[in-house]
Amino acid sequence: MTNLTTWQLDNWKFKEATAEEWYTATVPGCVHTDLLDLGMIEDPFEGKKELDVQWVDKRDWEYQTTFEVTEEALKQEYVVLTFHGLDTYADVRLNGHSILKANNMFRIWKVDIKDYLQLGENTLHIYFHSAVQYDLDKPDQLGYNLPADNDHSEDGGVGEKKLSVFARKAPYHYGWDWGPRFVTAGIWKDVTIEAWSDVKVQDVYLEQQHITEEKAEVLAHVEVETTEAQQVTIKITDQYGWEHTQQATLEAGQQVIDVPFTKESPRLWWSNGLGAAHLYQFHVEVVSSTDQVLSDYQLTTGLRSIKLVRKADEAGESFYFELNGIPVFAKGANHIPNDSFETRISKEDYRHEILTAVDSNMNMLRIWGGGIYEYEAFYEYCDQYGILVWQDFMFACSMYPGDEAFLANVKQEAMDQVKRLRNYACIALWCGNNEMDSAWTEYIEEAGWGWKQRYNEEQRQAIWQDYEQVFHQILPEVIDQNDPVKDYWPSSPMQDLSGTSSQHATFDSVTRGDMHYWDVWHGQQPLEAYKQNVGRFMSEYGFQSFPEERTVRTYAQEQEMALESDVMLHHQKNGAGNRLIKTYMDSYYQEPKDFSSFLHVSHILQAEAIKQAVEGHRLHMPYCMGTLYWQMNDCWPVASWSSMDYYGRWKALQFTMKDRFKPTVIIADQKEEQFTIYAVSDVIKQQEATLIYSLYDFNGSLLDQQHQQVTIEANTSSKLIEEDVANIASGDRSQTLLRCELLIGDTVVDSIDHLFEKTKHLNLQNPHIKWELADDGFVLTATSYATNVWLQAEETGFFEDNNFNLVPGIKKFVRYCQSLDPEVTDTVPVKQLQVTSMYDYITK
Ligand code: BMA
Repeated sequence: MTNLTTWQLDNWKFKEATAEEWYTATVPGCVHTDLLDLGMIEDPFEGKKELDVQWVDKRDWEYQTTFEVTEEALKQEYVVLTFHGLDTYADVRLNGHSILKANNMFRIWKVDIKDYLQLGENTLHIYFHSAVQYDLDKPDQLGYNLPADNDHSEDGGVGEKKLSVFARKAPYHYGWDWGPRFVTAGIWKDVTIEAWSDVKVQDVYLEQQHITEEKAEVLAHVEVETTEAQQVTIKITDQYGWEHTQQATLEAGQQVIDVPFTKESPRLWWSNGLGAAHLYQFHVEVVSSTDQVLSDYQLTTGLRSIKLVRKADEAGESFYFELNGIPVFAKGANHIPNDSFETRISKEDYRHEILTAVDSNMNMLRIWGGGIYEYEAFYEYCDQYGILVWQDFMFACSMYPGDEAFLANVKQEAMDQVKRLRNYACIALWCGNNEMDSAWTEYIEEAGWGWKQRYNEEQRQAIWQDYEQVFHQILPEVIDQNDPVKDYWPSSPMQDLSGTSSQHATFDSVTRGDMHYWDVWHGQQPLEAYKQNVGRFMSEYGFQSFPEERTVRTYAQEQEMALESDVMLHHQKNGAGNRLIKTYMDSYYQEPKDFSSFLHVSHILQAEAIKQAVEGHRLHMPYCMGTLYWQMNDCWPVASWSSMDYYGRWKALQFTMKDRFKPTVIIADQKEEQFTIYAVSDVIKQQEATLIYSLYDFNGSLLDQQHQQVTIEANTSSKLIEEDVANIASGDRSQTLLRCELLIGDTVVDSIDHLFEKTKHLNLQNPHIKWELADDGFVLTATSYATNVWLQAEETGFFEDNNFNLVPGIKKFVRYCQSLDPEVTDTVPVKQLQVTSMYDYITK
């Protein structure tokens, strides 16, 4: 092996640029977290302290470290310094020499530093310009403000100036409608030095050209750099002893050697629910004529074919993902960064999120364009557990400049990121941006978010041209050249690529493309509207709730525990949010008895809302082939659309999604007096089943019961029953429920309760819920029908089910698991269980 030496730089210190004193820094990290560690700022997530730290982003900051270089390292032909991420405007000096001026958080910067190194101690110094000061004059230079509705410029003390669009930096750093404004600076990813001579494999891309169960045809692009021309063998192996070799002639310098190979009967990679997410560990070696390994490269990936199918059909045009030839109904959520300070997100946080997705029967997450291209751990877990990724480029809800330097910067960023991520099996789609096409709506004058109208004709043309340059030229070209087997979609949502009015996804045109549906929530439509507004692929829709009380108490003091307190409003970044929750709640539920109950009923309301949406989407399968709710997670403790809060705590919604995303479900739908039961199945073979539906009163008396043999079609939705409500429900509807169960063999694969009235009008009595320990879990019973039963335990663990209902006389068995990992089946013994239900929240 040639002498490759790699070392990681640590022992960093930092200071404010005009100050004298240096302090210890953590790298990767950022100024805010370093100040926090030193106690120089208070926790900005508490109360309204976000506003107290806005000075940080107006200052320049310096980071410095020293490192030793040995004689041996200096003898190497190349010594390359790599910054995997600098946030953002950074001047880098090595031993006093200027070696780099960085201006993009999302680029990977490599500098050959051999000429600047010295034996012994070397000093690396980085000067971070305040991103705010750096871009402050740019709106004036441009002559207008570009639209950036979520940029909280006023909180940052820069008035109307929307600076987020000028910096290639995570958009959410500037604030969002669920996030605070912390315009960070710092070394946000590793810094490494590699010293080497002779030959180095710089990169390997496995272009999966044709993958079937019979064989995988792969074209490996091996990027090699060498100092001398030479004959070598390129050898590719996997963990099972399979091997492929090819002779190659290397020229001096950088080159890409193509190595096509075929693998017979490969084990395919499947998404969660369809099969195992099998991964291959490939090892690529460059071997000399004397059989010496000159350089090598490790790469783990899954073999699969994935494509977005957009095909004309009777209704319009399909929009679905096909994995290994199987149309996949995408079930999942939109992901945002897990912390306002992304550098403190741990691997464990990612694991928790991805295991939450797996346990919730999801198969796709969308990495939304206002955050970051995620850390490796995110994709590694998605690969490992079979979660497909819809990957946005980092542009959202704004229009961006289009000068030459900006475009060149974006192009380089896209190349860096596509090259970094293209080997992950999970990446299903590259998408240009979030909501820009539909916000601007160039081809429909009256549609959009009112942006076009702010500009004169010339400005308007320039803005749209710049948009087209990035999203219809630069990005698709980068994909074509660097990941040609993957699909690209310019914006989410959009309908087609026609360059006419039909391109834009407006709410009344849903027969093609993907759709964001926000009439429920932002548009204040009733929850029932979800089922009436179903597109081909629902990539966003959402409903807010507060985080649970424990989480609220991390930011609010006792006296602030009220809907409209300053602090509760500060931790709600969607202006109308708190009021909307209250208004919707009033219309569906009885008034909660106190604030603590109010917080919890907000979870129930949110879960009910998104349940209706998901059911509406799934029952329209295969017309609709995907449902990704907004949003999976939070970046701080806040009222938001998330299903799990900043601390990873599951809201009721997460449990409801786990239930409603099961591979085979029954869905009851009542429109006026028309009652329908559907079975929706993602299973790729037809199933014979028994449907049992039982009518109970709230005391648990069985009023009627029917059994029916049903056939559940493969990978689609089928209607099982259509009846007048009157034929099903007799008696007082405020105290009657229909429990529908679907059995395959003896196994109940799904069980749902249908209520004929809104929860608000139910005649709920005290259910006197009792629980007792049973083998491997516990058993719950009630004396009267209990809805939205909620379990909490002191011990750390994961309830297998929560937010469920209890029918008197029917025992409910629940396990409390040690881990969300499907491989770990151990449970946690619970000593004290706290059990509440809707009755408790509304009864004084
Ligand atoms: C969508 C997202 C986000 C936003 C959310 C809630 O538009 O793309 O920009 O946070 O709605 O308003």
